[in-house]
Amino acid sequence: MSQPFADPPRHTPRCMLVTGGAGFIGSNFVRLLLRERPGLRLINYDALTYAGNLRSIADLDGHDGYLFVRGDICETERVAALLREQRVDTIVHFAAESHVDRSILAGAEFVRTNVVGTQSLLDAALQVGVERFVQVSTDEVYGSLGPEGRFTEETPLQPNSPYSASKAGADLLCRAAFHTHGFPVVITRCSNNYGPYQFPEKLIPLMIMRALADEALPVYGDGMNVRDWIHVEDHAAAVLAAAERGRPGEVYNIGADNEWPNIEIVRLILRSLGKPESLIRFVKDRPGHDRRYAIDSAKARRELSWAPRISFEEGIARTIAWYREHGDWLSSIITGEYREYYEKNYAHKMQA
Ligand code: NAD
Ligand code: TDX
Repeated sequence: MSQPFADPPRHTPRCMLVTGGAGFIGSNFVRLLLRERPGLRLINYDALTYAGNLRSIADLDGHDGYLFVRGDICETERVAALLREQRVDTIVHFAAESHVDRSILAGAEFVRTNVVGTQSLLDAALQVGVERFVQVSTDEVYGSLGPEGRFTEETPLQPNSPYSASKAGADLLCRAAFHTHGFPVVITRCSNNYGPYQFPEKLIPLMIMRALADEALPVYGDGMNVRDWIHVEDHAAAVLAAAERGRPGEVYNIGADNEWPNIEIVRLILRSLGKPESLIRFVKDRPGHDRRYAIDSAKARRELSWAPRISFEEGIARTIAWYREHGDWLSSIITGEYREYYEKNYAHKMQA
């Protein structure tokens, strides 16, 4: 995927630290960089929590200029030493606790990783000095929409879940680092991602995995909550554009104008797999469930010369095929921890 930008980049990374590069979006981003930016040195820094999977990045081992380091973003001194030793000039920060339902079950880890972790990373970067820091954030910080309108960069922050509140906290700490220290941070806020290597706790891989096994598909509430879907490779390209072309202190919304009610996504998956709709179970709603997200990404398209390229039709067909062909990857994830989480989140919802 080459990048036909109209204007030259403002910043050319030479050595980049990517946090959370063993997770879903981070691993797709690292893969994009190794393909599109030969010559860039890349350090993938990841704690390998339940969501980080070495199998998602096994193909990257041994690639020229690529180094994986297992570590926690909360370890400020260790990160500072790594930044210094490797002469890192750019940080792209994906590492986070990312699942809303888990944040409802237990919020403290979200504050530790997303809020404290982001400040620790900023502290390390401030000590050493870097030229760019991209904070990868989410449209969920804006809260929930009614039937009309879209989130712009000026929409007030009104996060509704412990997850989105912790991401909003991190965004505000990044904003403060820019305002106080002139630290060159760029914030991106993207809509819901789908694609390969997504942990099967999120809607699309969960439904594909369960439908393949002829298991019940738990749809929250009336199934009419709306999400705005973007392929992970389009998001990854936008984050790269933000690192190279974003203006420090600015926020860029990222999205692909692709709104779907959840139930329609579930029906589409069932149709594609040739499975019956009788697998659908409407279950108790997620507490505080945001009704609708929709993102206005005009600023990113204009200022970053970026646009999504993968149509939903093509992207979802490729994604379903990928999960079908990667049963080994999926089964590596179905551990005791996964089963325990599934039981905790869904058992009481099923008794609706
Ligand atoms: P993910 O849960 O798949 O991956 C998170 C990664 O971070 C994992 O590899 C995990 O091991 C690592 N990590 C967690 N805590 C860490 C710590 N303390 N130190 C170092 N590494 C740690 O998440 P994702 O879906 O790939 O999301 C990546 C980022 O993008 C997150 O910041 C998320 O808020 C944001 N985002 C996600 C979406 C989406 O639809 N998934 C949309 C918009 C923004
Ligand atoms: O079993 C389910 N049944 C169901 O109906 C699950 C897991 C989800 N849902 C619904 C809830 C949401 O309306 O599907 C929709 C999507 O749910 P998730 O995949 O959990 O995503 P969401 O809560 O929208 O948050 C995601 O998008 C923004 C990511 O997890 C975040 O990391 C990102 O910031």
